[in-house]
Amino acid sequence: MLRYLTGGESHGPALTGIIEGLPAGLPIDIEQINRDLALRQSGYGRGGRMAIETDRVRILSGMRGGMTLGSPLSFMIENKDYANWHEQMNPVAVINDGKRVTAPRPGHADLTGTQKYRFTDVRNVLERASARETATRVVIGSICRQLLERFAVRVGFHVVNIGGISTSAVDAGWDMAKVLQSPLFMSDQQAELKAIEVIDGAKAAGESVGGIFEVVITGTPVGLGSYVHWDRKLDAKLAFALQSIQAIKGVEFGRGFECASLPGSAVHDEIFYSEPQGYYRATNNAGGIEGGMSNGEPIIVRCAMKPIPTLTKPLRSVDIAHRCAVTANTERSDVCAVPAAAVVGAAVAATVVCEEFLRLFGADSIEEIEERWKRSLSN
Ligand code: EPS
Repeated sequence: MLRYLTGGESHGPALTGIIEGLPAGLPIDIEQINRDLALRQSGYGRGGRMAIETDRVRILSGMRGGMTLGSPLSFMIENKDYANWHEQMNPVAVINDGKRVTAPRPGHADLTGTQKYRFTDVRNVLERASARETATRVVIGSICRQLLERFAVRVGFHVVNIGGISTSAVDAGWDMAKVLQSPLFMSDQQAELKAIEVIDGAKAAGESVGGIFEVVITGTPVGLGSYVHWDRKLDAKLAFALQSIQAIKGVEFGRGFECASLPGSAVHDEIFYSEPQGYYRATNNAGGIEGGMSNGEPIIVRCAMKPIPTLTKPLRSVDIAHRCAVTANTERSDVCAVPAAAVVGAAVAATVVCEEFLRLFGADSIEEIEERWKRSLSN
């Protein structure tokens, strides 16, 4: 079973992660992980922090000479900004505890986190709640994607809406190479130009902007997930993992919420058979998952991201030290992080699919997994 844990405060010394359950003998391209980390840092609308950091992974265990050993793989990503925060964020000795943050931001973990852990400084919450944590999930997803690609499973993503501006061709073919050249990872240049205007306008107004991204996974074998166990249903596991990304407020598969307003005949994908293709569907309204299992069609999942809660024109809040009305704390932040969230979404989805792939074909070594997978193809 694949499992993982992430650690790290946004301005602490480093972000860390540990993955257990990878087979031995899997070559890992570290530069590919670093390229994925760089993608997460890019995207129009990001804030000042991204100019400070150049996220790079450092593997600490579980690999030798570029290959996995089958032992827990642990890694770290250094926070360069720690150099500016070491007096306040030193894990052992705080030399200067800085200015206490007491004005929680509406929509952030700030207030509830301080109530839950009985803190008097919101910084103790915001440091871990920060979306900086998602860098670790990109590393884990990149490793999982490298495993999946050996078995022809491909994970793509694109941004389909920013601040109400939608791309036109959601279902039509889109080219991942072109998407990666777009500063917003959008497949439609007209929408992209309008979305850039929306982001610029929001920045000038002290606002933030949300949006929607789509992840598409092709080449999945039939039967990942389960109809037998509620907690192994593939759509449920993907929804859980994607919903756990900071600021995600909704997840839908295929035609998703639209299905509720359509008759059954317009929703369900009719089944066909041909040689040598085998069973196929002419439509994919289900988004590649039926009964909690992959059906062999592309898996299509969309996530809605709310606007980031840190506003330079802050909202009303209450000071937790004096219980008086104030405006919320303003931390340096992003105006729009939907493109970054799309990179994270693809990583998180790859991790879930990899976990289920290993449940179906898993073994201690990559060679044995390949043997099992090849046998399944000849059945
Ligand atoms: C982020 C790093 C953070 C923020 C952002 C995401 O850096 P800093 O707080 O130093 O500016 O830019 O975090 C948030 C939006 C948030 O609400 O915490 C990153 O690496 O993605």
